[in-house]
Amino acid sequence: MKIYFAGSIRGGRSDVDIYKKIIDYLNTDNKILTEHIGDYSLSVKGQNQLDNDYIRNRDIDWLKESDLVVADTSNPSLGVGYELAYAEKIGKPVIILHNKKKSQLSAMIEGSKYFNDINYYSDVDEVLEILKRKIG
Ligand code: 6K6
Repeated sequence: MKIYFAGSIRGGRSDVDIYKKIIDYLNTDNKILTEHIGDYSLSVKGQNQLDNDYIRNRDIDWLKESDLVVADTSNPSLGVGYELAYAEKIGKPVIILHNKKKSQLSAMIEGSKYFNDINYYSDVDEVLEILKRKIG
């Protein structure tokens, strides 16, 4: 299965270690289209040599191509919010992962009936267990 993993970049990189573990886990039996989200060397200021319109169009093409979107929303990110709204608009299946200790999930996500697979976790073991149960 092709999975589009969404996680914060310019919104802040404090959860990159969790993103990396999620991506490594999912990569075992699936193809992750957005592996760079778990790249430690991709900083808030990194990859600025890529044009924003190139990044946006490439990512939306990948989102359309994916079978499933998995989004970690714990670190608020405009880009992740945009991707979730886009996924909702085109009817792409979405699994949301959210660490309640980090932030409160936006009412725009919790309040949308489309997002009916919101999973709260408190540590990395729990998030991997959730993914095992949901995806295998
Ligand atoms: C990286 C660092 C600074 O600028 C960049 C640009 N690089 C990006 N490369 C790939 N995907 C990106 C980039 N910027 C945003 N995205 C997409 O938006 C990713 O798929 C993430 O899920 C989401 C992150 O949005 P922000 O608003 O936190 O950056």
